[in-house]
Amino acid sequence: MATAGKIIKCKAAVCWGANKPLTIEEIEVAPPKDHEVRIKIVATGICRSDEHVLSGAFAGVKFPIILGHEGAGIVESVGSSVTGIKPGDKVIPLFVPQCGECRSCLNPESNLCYKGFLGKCDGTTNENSSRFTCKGMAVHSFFGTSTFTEYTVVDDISVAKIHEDAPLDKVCLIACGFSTGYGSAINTAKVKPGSSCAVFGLGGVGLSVVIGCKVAGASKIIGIDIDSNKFARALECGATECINPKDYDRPINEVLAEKTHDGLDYSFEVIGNIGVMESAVSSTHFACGTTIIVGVAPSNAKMTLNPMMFLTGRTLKGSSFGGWKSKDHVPKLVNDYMNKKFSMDKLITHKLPLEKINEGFKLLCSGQSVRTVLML
Ligand code: COD
Ligand code: ZN
Ligand code: ZN
Repeated sequence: MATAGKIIKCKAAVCWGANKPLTIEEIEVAPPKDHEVRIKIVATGICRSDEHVLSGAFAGVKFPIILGHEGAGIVESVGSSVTGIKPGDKVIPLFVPQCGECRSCLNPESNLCYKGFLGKCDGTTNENSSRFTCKGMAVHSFFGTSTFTEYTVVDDISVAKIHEDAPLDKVCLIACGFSTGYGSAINTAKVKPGSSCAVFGLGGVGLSVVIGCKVAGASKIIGIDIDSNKFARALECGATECINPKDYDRPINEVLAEKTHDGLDYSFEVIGNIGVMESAVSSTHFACGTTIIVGVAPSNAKMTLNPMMFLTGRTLKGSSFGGWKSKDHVPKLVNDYMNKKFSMDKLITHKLPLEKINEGFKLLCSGQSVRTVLML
């Protein structure tokens, strides 16, 4: 490309601090260094962690920063030593990298690579510095992805090449929200055909869990939410029934035990609420139930559970990014989507230009949107 090796000037939504609106700015994006890839972002969802930074809930973030970790785009140029990815390729930037060498990457059962950015969100690349400047100031990168910009630079371990015909305005959700929920059912729980499942929390991630349970062949998929407005969409995604805990004057685990012959095979907590996590565990069958925690609880929170609940045979597990090994599995998930193994159509409720990003955050915070996809 004509821009290779040069600084690119482009538009980006810059976040200057918590609780401040993002502003659209002209930024400069430096060329990719060794083992880095510069990407033209085409579409990006607005996801929870972006909102957590904006609301000040994410500790340790430095400003100014370019948020966004649910994007898809096209490679503009690659730095030296990059193999397997070339200009023109369609790609998804990965907020969970896959270095292929660390203990997590080498274990077939785990996916959180040591080189990940979940704990440290200020750097970007293997050099721990970003390639963005704005008005002469360095701008930090987020989660190693930063997708709220026309161009971004990521590490080669943080990018997956995907099918050349993939619709980027849809498959961007595979970068976070969809894969997180879907994988918790398919991968982490390994939901079995004919089983009973309950999904606590029917936001975008919860709906993706429902889709995963359906694809896995569960015969009962019970959606649970304190907002009954979420039920219609959950039923469209594959829930077989929905219940609102507010409609009952007894604990929800008793209600669920009645509906499922002594308890669920699988329960999923997709809210981040300690009390709901405890209910999710007690709703499973005493001898063979499995609970998966997907929601992120406040960092100092503690659960209270009687060990006897596990002595009888229950299992409690957690799942990040759906347990997927990002570089290996994201291209496969894109292919599965294109082969119609699952649909994500019900998850995308709004499409906006980058300029309307603040409106997109408002839609997410107010619960009016499931996913807003920004088109760049
Ligand atoms: N009981 C039942 N339902 C409840 C309750 C309750 N006590 N409280 C809230 N709810 C419902 C709400 O009405 C809402 O419908 C739903 O729970 C939550 O949905 P959203 O839209 O707020 O959330 P999601 O689906 O977009 O994501 C929620 C997660 C909890 C999964 C979020 O923490 C997350 O994204 N976790 C993934 C962790 C991760 O990998 N993060 C990194 C990248 S984001
Ligand atoms: Zn996310
Ligand atoms: Zn690794």
